[in-house]
Amino acid sequence: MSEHTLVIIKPDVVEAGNAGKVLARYEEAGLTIESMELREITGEFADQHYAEHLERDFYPPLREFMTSGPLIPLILSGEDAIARVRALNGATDPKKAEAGTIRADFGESGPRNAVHASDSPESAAREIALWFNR
Ligand code: FUP
Repeated sequence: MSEHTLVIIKPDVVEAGNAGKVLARYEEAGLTIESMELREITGEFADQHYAEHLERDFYPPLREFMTSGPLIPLILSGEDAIARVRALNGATDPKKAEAGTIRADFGESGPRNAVHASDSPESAAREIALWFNR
């Protein structure tokens, strides 16, 4: 089934100049870029995106990181896009991410894990509405 998913190329990747390489991973996998923008976000916006994590111990450094510089939200579409993008991204912790995944190749640790992607059709709909008003 064709799906849409919300991806964020995080500030660590943009700062390192690796955004194009990460984008190429998705394009080479046959996913289509539907929307994309370089932007900076406020702490309040990060709180909306990560609403389910606000009370977690790891959230304050995650909030700090996500507001530290430009990031690139994008909408990708394709067959089974949600699961396929998460497979390309790899495990949340880059140290545990499978070889050849985006997080293994471009992530460092904890919040500095290169990319975010929606984890279900429900979160994709919520996150696409939040980031792109659609
Ligand atoms: P994912 O869906 O793979 O992005 O993973 P989570 O929603 O569990 O994590 C959200 C963000 O919190 C990621 F940027 C990673 C970060 N995080 C930590 O820094 N430490 C943790 O223990 C768990 C998550």
